[in-house]
Amino acid sequence: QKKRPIILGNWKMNKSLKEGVQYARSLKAAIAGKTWIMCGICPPYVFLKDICAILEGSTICVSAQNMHSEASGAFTGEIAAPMLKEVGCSHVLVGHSERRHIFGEDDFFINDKIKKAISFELVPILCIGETLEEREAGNTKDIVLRQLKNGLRGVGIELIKCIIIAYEPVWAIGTGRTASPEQANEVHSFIRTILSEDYGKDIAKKLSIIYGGSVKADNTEALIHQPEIDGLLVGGASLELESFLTIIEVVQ
Ligand code: G2H
Repeated sequence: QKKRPIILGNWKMNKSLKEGVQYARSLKAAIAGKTWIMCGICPPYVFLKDICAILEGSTICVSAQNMHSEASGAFTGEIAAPMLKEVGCSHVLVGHSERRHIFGEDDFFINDKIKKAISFELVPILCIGETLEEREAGNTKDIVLRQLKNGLRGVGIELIKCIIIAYEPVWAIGTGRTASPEQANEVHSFIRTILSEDYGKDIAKKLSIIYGGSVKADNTEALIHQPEIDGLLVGGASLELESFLTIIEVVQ
C-alpha cells in the first residue's frame, strides 16, 4: 500500500510576482478535486504572502525554500520560522544542496533549523544527498548517513513524524542526469533502514522519503513506482505549469 504521494515544485530563484500569482491561481483550479496526491510549491520568499492567500483553503501547500535557525535577531537578510508561519506557509525546505554547497550551510546549522521549524509547527523537508565525487568514491551511504544523523540530532520519536526527507543526489540536480529509479530506490531504502534503527520500523514505514534531481514528466512514472519513493521534489520541470501538471497527472 503506497502512501499519499507528495509532489513539490521548487521554483528556486525564478519567476516574477505576477507570473507566480498567475501560476498559483491556475494550479489551484487544475488541482481542485485531486485529493490523492499532496501537491505543493516552494516560491521565493517575497511571493509567499500573496501565494498563500491565493491557495488558502485549497489542498495545495506552500513551502519556503529556506529559513534561519533563530526565531528573531540581528541576522540581516534572513527570514525566521515565525515569519513563514505568519504568512501562511506550512512547510520549509531545509538543507537543500544549493544551500549546503553554494552558501556553505553545515549539518549543525541545518539541524538547528529543523528543530526551530518544528517548534513553529512548520513541516521541515530535510534535503540530503551526495556529490558526484562522493558517489564515485563509493561514499554515498556514508554521506547520506552523516547528513541524516546530524540533521536529525535531538529529534525524538514524537517529532520525527513531522518531518519529510528528500533525497537529492547533487550530481542529478539541474544537470539533466537523473539517478536511475533503482539507484534512487536503493538510497531511499538505506535511509529508511537508518530511520527504522533510530525510530522503529512502524514509524520509519510511515515517513515520507521523496526524490529530487532532474525529475521530468518522462521519468516520473518509473521513479514513483519504486517502492521506497514516496514523492518527488521537482525543480526545473515545475517552472512551466503545463509540465508540472503533467508530472502530477502521471502520479495521479
Ligand atoms: C533539485 C531539484 C528540485 P531539478 O534541486 O529541488 O531541482 O529538478 O532542477 O534538478
